[in-house]
Amino acid sequence: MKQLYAIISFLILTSSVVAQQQPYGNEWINFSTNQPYSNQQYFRIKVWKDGMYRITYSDLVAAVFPMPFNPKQLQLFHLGEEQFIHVEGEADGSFDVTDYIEFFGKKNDSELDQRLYKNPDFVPNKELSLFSDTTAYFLTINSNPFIVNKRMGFETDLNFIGYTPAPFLMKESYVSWMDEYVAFKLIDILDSEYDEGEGWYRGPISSAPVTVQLPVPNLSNDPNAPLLQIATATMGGNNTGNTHTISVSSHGASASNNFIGFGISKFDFPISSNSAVTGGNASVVFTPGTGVVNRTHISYVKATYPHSLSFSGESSNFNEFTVPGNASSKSYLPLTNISLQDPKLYLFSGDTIKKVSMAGTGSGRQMLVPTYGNDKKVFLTDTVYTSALGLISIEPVRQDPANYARFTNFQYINQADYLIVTNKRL
Ligand SMILES: [Ca+2]
Repeated sequence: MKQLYAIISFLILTSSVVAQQQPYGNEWINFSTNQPYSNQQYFRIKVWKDGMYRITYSDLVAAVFPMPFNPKQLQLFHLGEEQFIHVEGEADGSFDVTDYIEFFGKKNDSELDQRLYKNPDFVPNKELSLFSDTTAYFLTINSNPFIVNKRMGFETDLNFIGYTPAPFLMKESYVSWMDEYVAFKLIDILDSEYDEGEGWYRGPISSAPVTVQLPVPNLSNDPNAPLLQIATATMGGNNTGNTHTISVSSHGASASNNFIGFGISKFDFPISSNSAVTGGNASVVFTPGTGVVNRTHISYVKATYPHSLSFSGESSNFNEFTVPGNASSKSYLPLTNISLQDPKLYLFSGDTIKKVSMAGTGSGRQMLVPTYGNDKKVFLTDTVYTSALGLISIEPVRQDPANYARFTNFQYINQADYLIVTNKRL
């Protein structure tokens, strides 16, 4: 335990030196000099699923949010960045019983974990956090009423005349595992930094090949569509110093890597022909070399593939895809066979988000996505996550009534010589 305190004290000393050159990361919180609590009240919303979230009037009342307020002053932050939100009914300057806030929430990934590694590229699977699937968004009322806060945009153009349908979309199919935690060179376990490849993996492959199936429904047969691309990373071998081999093959294409002892292998290659994929699944076969003891772990497998404009047989209520850039300005998408009850399309552009209007009924919807020569990520959904669905949790960042929902600025709490970051498990 003493060693632990020594390490933590060292970290604090080190970080106080570093802090002089770089920000603390709390600059988004409205603190005043010499004040131990934030000027504004902040409410934490936990997010562990990608999708649209809605906060209602009654959610705010239940969290004892300061009422009444001017909804134009609402701000939402995530990882220190203000988010583009929609506030229904804000125009009248009053947040009324039927008004609500909507935002796009993204579950936790490796964004914060990357700082634990010697090099952010040492993270094997950037989609997955080592510690938790849950991240936090913070809702507050900007105390400066003269600032225009960030709001979601709306693309309302439904004049399809003169447009030809986009030939295909681009989609990703992805699988990852949390079967086994692998720390690369176990002799470095006392090192506070994370080593290359340290993270969660599938159980090891020793000798028999392993096949991973990735669903790729509605693979486009457009002759101009790009080939399905396979990306994967493995950690493998054994600490015997022997040369090890891992080979990956998929629908007529393959790649392999040799390494000594333990090794990270990263593969990214196209298959030989989209027509080689049948039955709606891409097969990826991992084959270890022979003659030595192998323990090869797969981090993730991803297929990026051209998807037709039909969503036949797909029932997910959250479909993320990329609309290829169209130099003529907007991309016309007449989507078919959609099984969603009330589909909505949202577009990401930089850090902004827009809701895109659509025409049509039943299983067909038509829309214009403003691409202007750049690929744009969009998602199609019919579900809004609410407290009624058990998917919104909102709570003050501080419960103490004297400084309710206010962050603490430890810099101005002059009652201690040390700040010890610990956990009851230690
Ligand atoms: Ca209103």
